[in-house]
Parts: sequence; structure tokens; C-alpha cells
Amino acid sequence: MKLCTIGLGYIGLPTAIMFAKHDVNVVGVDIDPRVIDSLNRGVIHIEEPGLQEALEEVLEKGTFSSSLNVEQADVYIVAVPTPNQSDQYKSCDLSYVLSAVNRVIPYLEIGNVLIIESTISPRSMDDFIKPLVEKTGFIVGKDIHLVHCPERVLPGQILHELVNNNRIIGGITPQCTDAAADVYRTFVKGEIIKTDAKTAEMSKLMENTYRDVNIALANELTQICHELEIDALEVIKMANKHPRVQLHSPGPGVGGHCLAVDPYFIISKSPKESRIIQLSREINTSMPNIVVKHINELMKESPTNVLTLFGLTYKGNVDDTRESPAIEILAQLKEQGKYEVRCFDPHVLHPLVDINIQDALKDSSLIVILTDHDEFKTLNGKYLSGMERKRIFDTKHILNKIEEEIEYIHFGNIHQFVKKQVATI
Ligand code: SAJ
Repeated sequence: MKLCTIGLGYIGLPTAIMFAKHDVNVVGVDIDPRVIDSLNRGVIHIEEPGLQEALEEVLEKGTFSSSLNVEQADVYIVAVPTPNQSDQYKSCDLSYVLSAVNRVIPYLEIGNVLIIESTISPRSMDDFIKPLVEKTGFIVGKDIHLVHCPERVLPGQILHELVNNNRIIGGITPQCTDAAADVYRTFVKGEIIKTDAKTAEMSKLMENTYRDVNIALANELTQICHELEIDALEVIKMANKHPRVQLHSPGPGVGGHCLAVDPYFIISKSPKESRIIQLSREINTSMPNIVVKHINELMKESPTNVLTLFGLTYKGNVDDTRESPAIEILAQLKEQGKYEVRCFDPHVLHPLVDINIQDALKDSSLIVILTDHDEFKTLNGKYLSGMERKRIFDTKHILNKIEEEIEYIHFGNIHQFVKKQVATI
């Protein structure tokens, strides 16, 4: 089998290398010459544990090469970005996917399998990609097997999850699904679950939407409990003792390139019906404003105007700041111009970030924890000695041990510190 992958990013590259490890002859294609140069020099251009070694292995074996140009193959996999557009409902920008398919079309031959792994809005396969392929005269399901196979791997564990996760295979016809299932059986040890293209599209989007909606519920609970002077975090702990309840955790908002993006792909396709999904997005995107309002209250009458943000990434233990609520909070505080804002994040190299925790905390009146990095969980008094007031507002509620001298504020007890009712969204 020969395979051509289009898009060599966080998903395309590990997928291409995984097939090559399993003796498939793979050419990986990308439009960025720097990516191709780097891979041809034997160096991966993204950070992912085990991937560098895997690249070296497949280059040595001779089963993987990379190129700027598509080549004739038996199977094509498209894994290119699908950003939000800037329209009213932030719909899915399919242009990179359509352009990748257009690049494959001249090479298509009867019997080929064309797989789209990029996250796409529901019905994209039926309404846009199938007609594009059929414009060539090929019949999908008979001549060409067209399939959506969403990826669901977690950065940091991609090589393990590619092999072990379940895989949803959604073909335009059952024949398409069967053909793609044979392709993934090359290395997938998880269950291969067969369905149709539009169910596969929607199920991928709903996985992340489910999480976004549940986080919004937890975030809304913090607002209700603030008003009613109840400890929201205790409420969550108690409610989760029920065997069938799993409330999520509140926080400063929802970031990253999945939860903060995918729900809009559903909303834009069905704006009238997607009421909870829209409201959840609204609640989660309002959290940075709420955190900034709390900060303003907590900084009233503070001994200095210095405050320190801990963590700029969208979640803990990653270096990714895409769509990060912490970045939004930093921007709002900078725009207000009321404080000297310092940032500390051992995972982020940025001119705004202090490398040294002592520098970040000198004369500070407040630490605001915005990301659940492991390094922050054991924060203790010895680091805080340079602070003017030892006060922590922990939006992720992650400190393991709270020393007496520290004023520890979180979404459970914020009402004791910020009496004034904070405007909800
Ligand atoms: N968050 C909360 N409260 C919670 C859980 C998360 O505020 O209870 C916040 C995080 O801090 C972060 C955001 O949500 O800002 C997203 O984090 P995440 O870990 O939930 O999700 P991602 O975006 O890193 O990865 C998700 C995963 N999807 C699900 O768990 C359903 C992953 O499996 C997918 O591969 C990935 O999206 C994707 O590519 O779609």
C-alpha cells in the first residue's frame, strides 16, 4: 500500500509516521517548505514525545519521505487546519480541506481511498467534498472511497492514542467505510467503529461540545453560588458523590484549539436549534471578564499595584497558548492600565514572562493562578517572601497545601472576599 498524507502538523505527521512504522510506503506532503526541509534533515518541527525517534526509525527503514508535491498513492489522508471564519457564527473555514482535495484530484485512480481527518462541520463531506470529487466523473462509493475519520488524540500522548484509541470511520457509503477500516487496521488496536460520514462529523464535534457545555454549567454555578454565598466547589464535590453525576470544574474560561472552536461548527450550521451550545460558549467566553472584575475587587486597597499571573497556557502542563483565557485576561488588564502585571509560566518562553519566580513576585499584592501546571500545585511560603501581600486567587483550585500566612481565594470562597455582587454575563 502507498499512502500520501496532506498536512504534516500535530495530527498529519504522527499519523504518516505511524503508517510508515507499520511498513506502509508513505509520502507526507505540506505546503510549508520549512517543514519539508526540516523533515528531510531528519528533524521534527513539532513537539511530541517519541516522534523524533519514530521519524529516525522510518527514515532509516526508507518507508517515509516528505515533499511539497502530492504523489500518486492508493490512500490519501487530509489533515489540514479548519479554523473558524470571522462571520457571525464563526463557521468552519473549509478552504484548506477543499484545496487539499483539489490537489489530490489529478492523481485519483479507481479504487483509491480518500480520507478527511480534519475536524469539519456537519454535512461537509456530503455537501462539499463528495460533489468536488464527483465533478471529476468518478462515482463515490463505486470508484473512489470517500471517508471522514476524525482524530481524537491528546497532544503529549499522540503516538500511544493513535494506536489504542477507538477509531470512528464514517464513509459516504458502507463500501467506503469498509475500505477505510482496512487502512486503519494497519496499526489501530482500539475498536474500529463504522458509521456514515455525517454521523462521524457530528460525533466528533459533540465530544468537545459536551465538555464545553458541562464546563459552562460549572462556571454558571460559580456565579449563582457567588450571589447566594454558597461554596460552589463544595457543591461540586458533594454532587459528584452521586454515582451518575459528574460536574466539571470551573475555571477562567475555556481555551485550546478544540473546545473553544468546534461548538461553533455546529452553531453555524443550525443557529436556531443550538441554544444551549451558544449559551455555553457565551458563558465560557465571559469568564475572563468575570475573573478581571474579581481581580479589580481583590486589588482594591492593595499595598502595591503589582499583580502576578501564574500560567498563560490554555491548560496545565502544555506550552500551548492558543485561545487561552489567560492571554485574554492579561490583555484586559493591560488595557485597563491600572496595575503592573507580571507573568510567570515555566512552560512559556515569551518576553512578557519572568523566568524567575522571585522576580515575578517582587512587591506583588496578588497571585492569580490561571493554569493548572503541576509546578504551581506545591507553591509555598518560601517563594512568596518578596510579596507585599501574600494573597492568591486560584481560578483552578489546585494548591495542595495552604499555609496559614497565605490568603487563599478561589471560586468556592470568593464571596467572602468580594461581597459586591459581580455582574453576570
Ligand atoms: N477545562 C475547564 N474545566 C474542566 C475541564 C477543562 O475549565 O473541567 C478547560 C481547560 O482548562 C482548557 C479547556 O477546558 O482551557 C480544554 O481542555 P481539555 O483538556 O478539555 O481539551 P483539549 O482541547 O486539550 O482536548 C480535547 C479533548 N476532547 C475531549 O476530552 C472530549 C481531546 O480528546 C481531543 O482530541 C481534542 O479536544 C481535539 O482535538 O478535539
